[in-house]
Amino acid sequence: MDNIRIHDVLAQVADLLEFQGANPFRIRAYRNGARTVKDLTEPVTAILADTSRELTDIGGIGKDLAEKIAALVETGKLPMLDELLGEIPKSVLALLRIPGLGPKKAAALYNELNITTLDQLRAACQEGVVRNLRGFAAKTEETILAGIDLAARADDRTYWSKADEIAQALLEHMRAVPEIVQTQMAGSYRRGRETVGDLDLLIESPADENADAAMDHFGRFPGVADVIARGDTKMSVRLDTGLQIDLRVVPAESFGAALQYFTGSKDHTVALRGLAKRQGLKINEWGVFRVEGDRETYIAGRSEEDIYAALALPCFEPELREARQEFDWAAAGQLPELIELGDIRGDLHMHTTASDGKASLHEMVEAAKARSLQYIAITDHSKRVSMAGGLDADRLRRQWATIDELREQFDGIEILKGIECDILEGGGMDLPDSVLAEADWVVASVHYGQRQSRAQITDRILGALANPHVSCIAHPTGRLINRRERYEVDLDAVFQAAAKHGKLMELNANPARLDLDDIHCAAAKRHGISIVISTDAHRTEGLDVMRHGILQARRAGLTKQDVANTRTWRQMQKLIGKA
Ligand code: DGT
Ligand code: CA
Ligand code: CA
Ligand code: ZN
Repeated sequence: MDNIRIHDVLAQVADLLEFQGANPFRIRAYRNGARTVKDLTEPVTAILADTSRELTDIGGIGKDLAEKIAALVETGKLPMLDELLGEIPKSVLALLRIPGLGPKKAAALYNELNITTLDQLRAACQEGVVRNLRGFAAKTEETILAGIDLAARADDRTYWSKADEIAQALLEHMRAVPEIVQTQMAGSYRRGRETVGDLDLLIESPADENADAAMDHFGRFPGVADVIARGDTKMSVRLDTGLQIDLRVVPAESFGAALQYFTGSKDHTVALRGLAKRQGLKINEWGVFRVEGDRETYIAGRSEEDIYAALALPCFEPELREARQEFDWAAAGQLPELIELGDIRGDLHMHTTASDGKASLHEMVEAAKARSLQYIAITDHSKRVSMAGGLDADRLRRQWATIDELREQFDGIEILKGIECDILEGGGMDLPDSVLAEADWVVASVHYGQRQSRAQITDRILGALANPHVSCIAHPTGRLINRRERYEVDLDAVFQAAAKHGKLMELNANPARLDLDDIHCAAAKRHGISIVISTDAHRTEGLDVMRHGILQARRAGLTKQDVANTRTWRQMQKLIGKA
């Protein structure tokens, strides 16, 4: 157990004691002890292991605390902390994490206003109730509201798209240090997961003194709010957004090994270790080693290719490293050749100012052409989505007339007459079949009644799939990452029906949706269903989210052949039975 972890436990005990209004001397003993441990230049575990020394020799750690720390290190637990945690509702802990609030104020909110959740606290601040407590003011309410947002955000995993902005800025920032030989992002970010817990950065630096220069510069990355830890070759910071970044400086002969190890996933790496062992090899973040007796000989480590080659394995794309099917595929010589952004030919879901889009039809076509798309479908909402100004049959036909005019004006891009037609709460489509029959492309989606039972929602979608004019189901589970759970739906039944009726399933590329997700895309593929990756753009820049969909598709192991909109529009028409 490292000092940081010991510090965290002691600091939490101090917070909880203060929250309970315990004896101030007792609180201070834990608080001081936590700080002392954090500032120690040697590991507590080393002092404990040394029989000639006592923890109490360190200023700031008394006999009682020393015993607690020893027990914590030995068992990994502090019974006292568990007791304290058992005495207050779990949701109250979130109050303690609000920056600028502090345990004392949190206790006042809990004891006097009965506030136990962030939502209740937000409401109380908005109603102006909090300012009446002793020691609080109107300004405190503002601070708390800002703090709640921050605390809520710190709890969430960060969208990959947001992490990507930060990662790109960070790589650019680190370029200013000439001694750095190479930098690489690792971790879940590199694997293209939809959200990341933290960012992991690797740096190759030729000499030890350069590690310091690199770490100093890392600490100056704009947005760094806090240096969480710093050692000889590793450092962690927290940004003001709450996102943590871990940095490791590694030598050239281990760079590939570290990149492999810290890219993970953990399960993939663990599986790799097992495979290595069976070949008389050992693999860790320093390299691959041949083990003979108690002698270990370094045989690879510079590059990931070297690492995997030493284990007689292909260098897996990071998106596949989840210990799902990649090892089986490799063994069978059937690793999929993953789809790439350049394979995409068309985009079949986007909105205009006719419903809730921000760009006109004309602007969307121009933007799509500028992005070299060969075809696009204009799919505004249907009338049920009245809040978004959804189209009825008349307005839709008028839009199609405009599309006829635009087709005259634009060469080299096919503009398709589409609609995102709502699947009504009671089942059935929001527009008559006679209208849908005239469309080139119909996406059907569930926007209302998302709290209905599994059977109801499944039935509605099955109904849409049975409609001969529907081409595709949009964002099939309705989830919004970090914000809304997916609705209850029997996807297996949906996939079976889609396969039977020859319908397609959307992978909505919006980074907050990514719906279907990787697992469900793979399941759809198993059912023989083609996936359509669509941006659902509501403005011209919205067309650029395609790359997020591609990442998710790659994680699902999809190839160019598995994704329908890599085809020409002509081939697509055959696929959906409209040719
Ligand atoms: P995240 O940050 O929660 O989105 O997920 P990751 O995968 O980035 O995880 P993270 O940042 O904790 O660690 C980065 C990589 O380091 C992880 O994918 C694999 C490796 N790693 C971390 N801890 C362990 C471990 O205990 N065992 C093994 N084999 N690998 C680990
Ligand atoms: Ca990570
Ligand atoms: Ca990490
Ligand atoms: Zn849409």
